[in-house]
Amino acid sequence: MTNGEKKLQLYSCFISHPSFSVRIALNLKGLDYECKSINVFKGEQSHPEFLKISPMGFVPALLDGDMVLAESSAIILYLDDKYPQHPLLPHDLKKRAINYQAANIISSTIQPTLRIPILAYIRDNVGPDERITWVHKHLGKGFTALEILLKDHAGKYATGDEICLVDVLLAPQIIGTLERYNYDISNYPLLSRLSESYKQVPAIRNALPENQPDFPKEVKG
Ligand SMILES: N[C@@H](CCC(=O)N[C@@H](CS)C(=O)NCC(=O)O)C(=O)O
Repeated sequence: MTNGEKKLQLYSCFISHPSFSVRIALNLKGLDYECKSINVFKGEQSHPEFLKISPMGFVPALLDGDMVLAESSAIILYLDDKYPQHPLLPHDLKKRAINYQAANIISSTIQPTLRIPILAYIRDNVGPDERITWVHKHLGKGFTALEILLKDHAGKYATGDEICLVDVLLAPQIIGTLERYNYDISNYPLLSRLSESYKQVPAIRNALPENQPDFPKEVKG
């Protein structure tokens, strides 16, 4: 499905968790989009033309007709408002509030500590071991909080049997954590179970970094 006019355009980087989340939301809603690759390792996010689209120089960013939007949470909520198929916010007020809380833990607390320039700075100016310590400390604090918060709300997914906002943000954080950060989530039974459920969902599988057109061929093998 398209937006009826021009195809949606998503500025995305294969490895970026916030881009991954927006790809999941687009897929869940069955929205066709063109992927415009921004390679954050090559500094393409700082190009003046891209800064007109995303003033912070971050991916993802979305173009929908004359709507230009950056910040993954804003994009996901915009998509949810505009395209009602597969709603991402539960009707139940309590579940909806838990979605907001967990979504904020992920996007405002965990994700910013793992941004590529921050990790590169720690590796280059403090040391590679400290980079690992930093990542594990922040993942541990966030995952512990999520495990406690979600345990009374989870069903097949984080807040019930439907995939909601929190799942869209959580899946990128917990799939592939071992490969990317050498961080084992088996100490978190709920998050481990959710990670396995997410891997079965086509909208999430299709949004995986390795299934993106900009995934480097030399890694794909
Ligand atoms: N709060 C932003 C964060 C986005 C973000 O951190 N994007 C990273 C890639 S994961 C990025 O573009 N980094 C480029 C840079 O920091 O220069 C969002 O949720 O969209």
